[in-house]
Amino acid sequence: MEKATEQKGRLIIVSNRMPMTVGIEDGEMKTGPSAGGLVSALGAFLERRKQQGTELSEHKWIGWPGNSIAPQYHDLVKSQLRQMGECEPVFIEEQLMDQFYLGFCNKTIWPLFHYFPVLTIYEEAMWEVYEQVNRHFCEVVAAQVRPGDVVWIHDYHFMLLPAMLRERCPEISIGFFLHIPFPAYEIFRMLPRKWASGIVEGLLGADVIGFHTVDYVRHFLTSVLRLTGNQHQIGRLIVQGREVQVDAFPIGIDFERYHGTACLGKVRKEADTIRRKLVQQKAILSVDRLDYTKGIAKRLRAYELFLERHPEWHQNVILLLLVVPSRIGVDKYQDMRSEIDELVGRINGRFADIGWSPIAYLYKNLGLQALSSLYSMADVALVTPLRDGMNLVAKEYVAARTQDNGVLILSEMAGAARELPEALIVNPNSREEMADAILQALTMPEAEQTARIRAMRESVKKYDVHRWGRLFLHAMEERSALQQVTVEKLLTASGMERLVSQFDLSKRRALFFDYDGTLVPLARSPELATPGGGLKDLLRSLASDPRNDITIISGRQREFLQTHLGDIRLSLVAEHGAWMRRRGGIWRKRVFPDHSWKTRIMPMLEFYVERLPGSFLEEKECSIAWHYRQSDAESADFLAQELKFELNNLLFQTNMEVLEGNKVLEVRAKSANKGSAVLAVLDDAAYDFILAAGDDATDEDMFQALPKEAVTIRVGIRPTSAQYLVAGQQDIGDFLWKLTKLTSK
Ligand code: GDG
Repeated sequence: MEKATEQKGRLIIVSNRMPMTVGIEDGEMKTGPSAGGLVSALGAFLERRKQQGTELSEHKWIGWPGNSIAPQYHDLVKSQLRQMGECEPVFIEEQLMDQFYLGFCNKTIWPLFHYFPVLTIYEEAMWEVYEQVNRHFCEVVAAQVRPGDVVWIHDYHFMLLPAMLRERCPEISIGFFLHIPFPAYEIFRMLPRKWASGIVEGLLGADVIGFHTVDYVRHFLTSVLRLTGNQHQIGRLIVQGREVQVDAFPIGIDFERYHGTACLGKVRKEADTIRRKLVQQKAILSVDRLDYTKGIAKRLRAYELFLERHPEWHQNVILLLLVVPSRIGVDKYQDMRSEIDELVGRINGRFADIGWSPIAYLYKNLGLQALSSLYSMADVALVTPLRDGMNLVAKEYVAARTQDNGVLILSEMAGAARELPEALIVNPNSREEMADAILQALTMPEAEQTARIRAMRESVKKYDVHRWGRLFLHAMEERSALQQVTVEKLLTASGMERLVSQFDLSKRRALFFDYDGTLVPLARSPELATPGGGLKDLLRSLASDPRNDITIISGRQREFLQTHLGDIRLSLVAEHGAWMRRRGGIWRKRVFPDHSWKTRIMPMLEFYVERLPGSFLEEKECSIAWHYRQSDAESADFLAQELKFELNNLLFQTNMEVLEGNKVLEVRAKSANKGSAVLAVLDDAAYDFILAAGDDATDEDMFQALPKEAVTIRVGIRPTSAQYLVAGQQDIGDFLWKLTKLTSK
């Protein structure tokens, strides 16, 4: 990582391709355009930010230059790109790049994530190259970033990079956005476990992980749960002490660019010229990169069915089929081209007449103005991918409809369908549905077209690419502010020494320790988590100092605490405060809730035990806990949400409440909380040192109830009202050991 300077933080974009292609001709660097949805969307967003000079307006774009550059030209290209501004090339030898891009990226991830498992190839060597190229990018990015920079990684080529970069530069803010779908777990799990876990863990290195739709978010979170056991809370996951946000950020387009271009006199003229050539024919437009996910062949077959069924439309309709060359090196793409060529030939051969062909086929890349002329003259856009992360063509068509007419036929398998319900939504696997939609589009009354197009245009205009980028970066800012709070709360070695000396100087100490997860590690089942001899010796030694009043404050039942800790000179609080046994005293009940609730609730809880194998109930005097740590993670998560909802409804406006612990739901009396229990202990004496440590939500009651000067420590890094955070249970062990040494001095 570069040294800190006075400079402002920059936005570092990492994508497979730089925004332009670079090559060497006659010993000189030449640049050209770089195609694709990602570059055009992101380019517009960065350009606007730069003009506005907002926070992070300075950026750097790191990517492959689009060609293999001979090593003797590396310095030349680097220095010229740096002079031009914002790009840092990642040089990769041609063969390796081919193995990476045409290999794992486009023969494994691309087909599988688009639900084409039969086309997916699983080869260990390709995975290794994927790892190798991610690592190579990591080196280049790590060498470029400066403190304060924000790194935003794009797309499926770099799903391992966030974690690799996190390891190299732990304090940097990292975002990741996936431009393609994230598939359902049943599809994702087809990847060998090592790769699937590698991808999930790789992505979790980011602070914010963005997808186009909530479906993809859900799929990803399920995969995280199934592969790592990590359960999210409203899209937030705790990963090695960091809070990671997983959310939907549907990408938009640069509305002004597409709308403005369509309004240009030159573009209108070109559109008129095409229209005149077509005479009375209605034009249906189809625009895609050549890709099997785009469903071009099925679309053609649906058009063929339409022509078959509606001879009245012969001579009166034309399909403008624009196919943009793509991934030339992958065999499947060659086959697809042949298939499309054949289909076009067959349909034209079958239905054409002198002076009319049903399909005009263009296999090339058009300039923006030529494309805009097509968008603005076409009566119908036929966008029917079999799977598409978002699909920008649909949005561009809407933006270019300057005359308030036109019909969009859109596949329900495109992310865009979630945002454009006014389109004619079709299933791309159904020739019938598509053929019917074509007829409906061609005969749609003008007023209906206007109503639909206007509604869609408002949405495309409002949720444009600038809003998308802003929202994503805003989420990253929020994460990093939160991260800052966490970092500030982390109990450092010197902080711990300070607390130890504060303890040493004090005369009367109240020490509160939660039990599970704080004094002992969490175990698979509660009866396995018994205190070891080492812990008991520590507690005994601490308790032997008359200045120390120790209270173990737990959700456990009193019998357990009595059996395992009853022989030490300390106070015990059971069932989150419902029972208390003062040092040397007897157990006393602190709350006397009406127990009739148990009979009401028990059948419901038992029903959930029946439904979830591995789950069980723990009945305590003042509460009942439903444990599900040993159950299948996903089913447990689902049923826990359902049960929580039902219980909350049932207990609304009663004196009972539902507590969500670590893989446990517990119903208890509201008054039986750890907060009121610690206050009862504090009444006993005037303490000049108060310490409380705990690891879960029930301990927050105690942190909040204690006076401000108390030292409160939460075990496990997450948002807390405690003053300090420590990473794990072992830290509490170390701390106790330090205190014990003082006691025995
Ligand atoms: C990926 C995801 C997601 C096409 N032909 C020409 C041309 N294009 C432009 C379009 C559009 C872009 O290419 C294609 O974007 P899509 O979104 O339709 O599809 P992918 O390239 O597969 O993009 C996709 C996207 O990333 C963004 O996140 O929506 O789901 O697969 O902008 O206009 N542009 C020009 N001439 C052409 O002939 N100038």
